[in-house]
Amino acid sequence: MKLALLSVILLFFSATLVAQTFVANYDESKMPAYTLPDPLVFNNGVPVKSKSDWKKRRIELVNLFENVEYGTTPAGKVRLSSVLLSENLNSLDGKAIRREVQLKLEKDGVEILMNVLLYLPKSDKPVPLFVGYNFSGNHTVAKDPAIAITTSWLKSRGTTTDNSAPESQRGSDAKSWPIAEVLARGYGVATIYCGDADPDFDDGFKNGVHTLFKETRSTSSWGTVAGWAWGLSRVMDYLEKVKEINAKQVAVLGHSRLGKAALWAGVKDKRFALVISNESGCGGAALSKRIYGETVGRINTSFPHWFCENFRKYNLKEEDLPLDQHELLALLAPRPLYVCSAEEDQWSDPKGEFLSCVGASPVYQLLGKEGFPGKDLPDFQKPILGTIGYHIRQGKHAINLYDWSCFMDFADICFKKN
Ligand code: GTR
Repeated sequence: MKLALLSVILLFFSATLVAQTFVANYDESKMPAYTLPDPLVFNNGVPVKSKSDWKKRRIELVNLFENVEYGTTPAGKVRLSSVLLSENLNSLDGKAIRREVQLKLEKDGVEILMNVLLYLPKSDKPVPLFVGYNFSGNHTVAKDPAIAITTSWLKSRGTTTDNSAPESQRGSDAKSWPIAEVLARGYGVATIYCGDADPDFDDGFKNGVHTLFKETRSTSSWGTVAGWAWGLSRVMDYLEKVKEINAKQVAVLGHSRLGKAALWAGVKDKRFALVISNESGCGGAALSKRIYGETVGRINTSFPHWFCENFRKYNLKEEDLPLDQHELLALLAPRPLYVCSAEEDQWSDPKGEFLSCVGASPVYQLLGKEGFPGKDLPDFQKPILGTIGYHIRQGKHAINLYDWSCFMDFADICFKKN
């Protein structure tokens, strides 16, 4: 008991220290020397030599990530039903079907509603599809007045003060979702507001998908990133039943914090055939032990709800982490993975994201795949394409048409389109 109290006090002080003194390091020469854990060595030091060894090692590593970083997702099932909110069979100048569907997730009298916005190109066969969360509501993704304005909690950014979504936001994030261009290449798009699954604030897990499970929380209970990831799997449960979609060719993607969620969703759910991380940074694709840009202490202080409590033990102590993010990427093997960085987004540590791909590659190779053919950080706008793909582009922290065009080029190869 005394020990528990002491550790709470220590965690509090380390968080305060991080908050007060944090200055991001952007100087490679000031990084500590670090050794990355080898994904191909069991916790007891025995090397992983075969595909069947990897099966066991994978379980060990997933457990480690659950205990140390993202938290454990409860195993129980929920009841899933859906209601059609609106449909336009001639959307985007008659070229597409637009549909918005409300999913209801129910368990023991608790229910969570998630609105899925679907755009599908007209096609005589089931289409491959990109699915991912948006930051501020489905209505921000496109101007279409028929898209429902989210009623979920939304961070107020000047236009309102009561955490509601204003009509003026309609289409405000359309640049991140170049739907017409994606559909023109034969892909569908499904998007959901992340706040439907779990509102992005520290509320002690009293709302969102966590409330579906009556669990006593522990230091390894799931955080918001894991909640978002689990929500993506429930959306996948639904997508599998949509006849216009090829459920074997669903790519899960996400930008930034939602890229962290996409990666963890891909690890937990092998139905996602391709996983795309756009500038996911710390707690996503970037290596933690480099201590470059955002750090473990900083992220746990700014966003105490994203990860499990155990992750806070590594505030200012990245060297003690028994894992690093290259092992997270390795857990996606042998499925294709695409990681992107942006030059001006040093907070996400582009080089740390690149090196994570390098570090994940041996696992892909053990499983008979090419892995990641990159050795040095490539030039801007020069994607590296292996089973793991990577690009760094000029510009800011964002997801834009260039990024999407690379995702589609990569997906064309993975799904053997054209
Ligand atoms: C930042 C956070 C990053 C990243 C980003 C985002 O404030 O430090 O880890 O997730 O937010 O989601 O845009």
